[in-house]
Amino acid sequence: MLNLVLFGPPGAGKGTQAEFLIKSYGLEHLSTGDLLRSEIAAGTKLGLEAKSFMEKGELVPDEVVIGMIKTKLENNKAVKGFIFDGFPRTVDQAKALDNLLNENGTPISGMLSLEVDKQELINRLMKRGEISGRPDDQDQSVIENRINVYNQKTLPLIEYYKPQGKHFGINGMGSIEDIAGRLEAVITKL
Ligand code: B4P
Repeated sequence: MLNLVLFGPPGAGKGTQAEFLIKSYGLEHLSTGDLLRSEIAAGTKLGLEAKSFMEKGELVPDEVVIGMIKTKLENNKAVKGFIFDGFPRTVDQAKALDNLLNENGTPISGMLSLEVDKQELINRLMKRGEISGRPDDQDQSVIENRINVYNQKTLPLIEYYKPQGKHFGINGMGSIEDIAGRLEAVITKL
């Protein structure tokens, strides 16, 4: 089983590259951002709770996202593997994910970390905000807060995966196809 963590700051290209990886490797895509936006669109209690955090560019509480991932793993037992996109985002989420995967004897194969300059991240997200209408992409201060939250709470995950030999830094600047090629070059070695 191939279990990949697609990692990087907001706007690094996680969702974009996940689309390539799904096609190439037939993996199940689990994006906590997409799952949360579906809950908001459906007007569920979970969605209402998540919305207040997402609008400010803050992380949704760990127990909420861990619960969502647990349900998805239980409902997708017969897959070739998963692409975890935007999850884990805290060390506690990473530990919870390891516990869930170890129950099935299918650990994380690698953490693919997309590296992109801050100004490029802001440009990409503002551009997407114009097209998609995503509220958290339309306000530069919210985007900057998301990047700050990433630096404080999510970046330390690199030090969680590194000692396990699972961290792979990948240049996330350039064309979408070139970056997909860099990811595939790493994945073939896993
Ligand atoms: P996400 O949905 O994960 O949003 P994101 O971090 O902005 O990344 P995304 O994957 O969407 O963007 P991408 O880099 O592909 O999270 C949204 C919010 O949900 C979070 O802020 C948080 O509140 C909450 N949340 C989600 N998961 C959580 C968790 N685990 N714990 C707690 N809270 C959680 O791409 C961005 C843009 O760049 C796209 O428009 C794309 O077209 C463009 N792009 C990509 N690659 C490019 C390239 N090479 N060149 C030019 N443009 C490119």
